[in-house]
Amino acid sequence: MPIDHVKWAEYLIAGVDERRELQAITKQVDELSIDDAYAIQAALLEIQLGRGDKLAGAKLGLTSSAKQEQMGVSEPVYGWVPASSVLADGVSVELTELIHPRCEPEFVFILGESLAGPGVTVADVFDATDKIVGGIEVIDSRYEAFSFTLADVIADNTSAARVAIGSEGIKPGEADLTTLGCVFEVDGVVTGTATGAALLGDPAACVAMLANHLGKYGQQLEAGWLVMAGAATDARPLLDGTVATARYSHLGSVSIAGKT
Ligand code: 0L1
Ligand code: MG
Repeated sequence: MPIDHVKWAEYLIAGVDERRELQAITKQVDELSIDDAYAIQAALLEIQLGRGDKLAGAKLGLTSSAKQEQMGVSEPVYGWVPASSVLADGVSVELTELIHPRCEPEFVFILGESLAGPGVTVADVFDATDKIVGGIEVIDSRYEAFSFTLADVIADNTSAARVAIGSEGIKPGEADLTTLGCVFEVDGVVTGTATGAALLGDPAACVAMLANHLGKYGQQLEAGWLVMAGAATDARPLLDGTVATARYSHLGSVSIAGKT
């Protein structure tokens, strides 16, 4: 039976609206292909844009072995960043709007020019990037216990919920992104450390991969968008009173707190 993309997008948005965990789609259908999963993700974005949201960027997830091992999924995934999900450094994240959020450090590229695949290289990413900043993403899988298959998490826009963006940053070439360090602290305890190389060898290569992925669907990364390259460490629960800080060499630090 063909997958009804709009029906499953409405199922997922109901989880967001009602802040409730959902059963994974793959537990309810015979088969969910990766193409069907991206079509559900696109339908979900259409619903959000139809409600007046704007598109602020795009994201990769599961680009580090830390994250792939944590989630039991072995391939990167791609998703969208609605403008309503973008927060400033230092904010308190309203937990009553979320289900069971987790937080993770991100390398974020701010594009000055568009990037259209296929054939996008790391050099092209550097040419198109205005700035690279640190960030913390709040992910909030709509599925029970953050448990899903690759297709499920793609349909769910890769668990995207919020992202806080740092105000410092560097121009491309000002530092080697592969050796640029990140220390992630939750409530003053270091929960993970990594360098940019943890992201498939190079965060800029992740962005190139995303541009080339979108090219297959006739889409591109737009000038002015932010692009998250993925988390270099595993994600941690964001609870009431939790303070999470990502400290980056060269990029400064970014903090968020959870509040109800
Ligand atoms: O941004 C991410 O790495 C999220 C990818 C989806 C898996 C997850 O929910 O951790
Ligand atoms: Mg992420």
